[in-house]
Amino acid sequence: MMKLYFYEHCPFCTRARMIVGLKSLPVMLQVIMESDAETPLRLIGKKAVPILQKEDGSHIGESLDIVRYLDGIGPTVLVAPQDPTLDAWIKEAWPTALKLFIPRFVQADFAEINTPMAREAYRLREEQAFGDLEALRGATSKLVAELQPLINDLVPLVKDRTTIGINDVTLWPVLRSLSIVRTVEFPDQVRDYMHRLSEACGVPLLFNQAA
Ligand SMILES: N[C@@H](CCC(=O)N[C@@H](CS)C(=O)NCC(=O)O)C(=O)O
Repeated sequence: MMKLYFYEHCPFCTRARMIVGLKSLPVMLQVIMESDAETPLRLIGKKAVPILQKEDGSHIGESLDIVRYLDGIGPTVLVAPQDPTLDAWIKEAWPTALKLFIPRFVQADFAEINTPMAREAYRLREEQAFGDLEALRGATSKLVAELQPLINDLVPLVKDRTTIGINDVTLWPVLRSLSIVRTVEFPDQVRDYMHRLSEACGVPLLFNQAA
């Protein structure tokens, strides 16, 4: 059986989990602890997830490569044509979105950080990338003020999406990550889109631990 190694919090891993769920593929889902460098190093030579172990025992270590590989098994589900407006939206929103969800992720409830050692490994990794996480947390209202207009811009882009495509696999994980930010307001149509996709792929949103 194929096996997907992932972190619950990771938006890149969420891409891979989405395609597994959308296609109901027989893939064993395996969380890797943040403190476990040995497993990913052994499998792909670096500490990174997602990692897909294929039936033949070989590994793929890039989220979009995993998505393309899995979508190629049986009938494809990513049929919607690519929308460059959505690609541009993600590019613009991503830096601000990261600064909002990362300081919350390090304190949240995820399987890969449910030991003190793993949580500390994760906190250190994010601190190295983003600097003082408490300071970032303190900048919440400024960051939300920056992001909110972009979230509102999504309404016409997602409200009529009736088929699924590669854009959903890149966009939805960003919105899922942002569902942990209590003061971001999702317009009804964006919220409907988030819930619809969550149900279709079986990956939970994070509203229940919003902070
Ligand atoms: N380009 C990669 C990025 C994956 C990535 O950045 N994963 C993060 C988790 S969010 C990671 O594994 N970081 C290294 C670590 O865990 O130490 C992909 O799309 O698969």
